[in-house]
Amino acid sequence: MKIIKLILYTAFAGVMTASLSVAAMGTYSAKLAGKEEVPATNSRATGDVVFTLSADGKEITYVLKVKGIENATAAHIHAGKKGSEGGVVAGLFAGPKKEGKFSGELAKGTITDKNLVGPLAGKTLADLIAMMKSGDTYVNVHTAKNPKGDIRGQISYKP
Ligand SMILES: [Cu+2]
Repeated sequence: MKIIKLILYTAFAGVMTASLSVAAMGTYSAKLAGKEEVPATNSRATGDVVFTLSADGKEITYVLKVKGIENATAAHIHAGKKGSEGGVVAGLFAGPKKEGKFSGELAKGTITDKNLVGPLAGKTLADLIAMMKSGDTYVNVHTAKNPKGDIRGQISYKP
């Protein structure tokens, strides 16, 4: 009986460890383009964003790179499925405005529970991760010419 209990406990601990490491692994990313906007823009800029969840699940670090963006003013994660618009849930770039044409790293940083706003205000990173995994979030880069969004990309999960 004791042996069975020990085996069960060991198996349970193994499952817990496996699920923890699964939660911490994988990357969340998006490719941004004008045609992904709703409605589409004729922007020829592109972007690339990668999110990495820390092992303890308490921080997401991100790097947002762009190519040929003009007068970028802001960038956020928004809630919304592909083809629909939604509110901001976390900020990525808050200015100052990048004057003129810019290619390179537009922003990088860290998101924690307290950075969540709008529909996720008061919630946790686990809620944001769940939305990212189910395709319910997108990254939007705003410019002087396209204040509602110049380039956009749906965030997807790659195990
Ligand atoms: Cu935005």
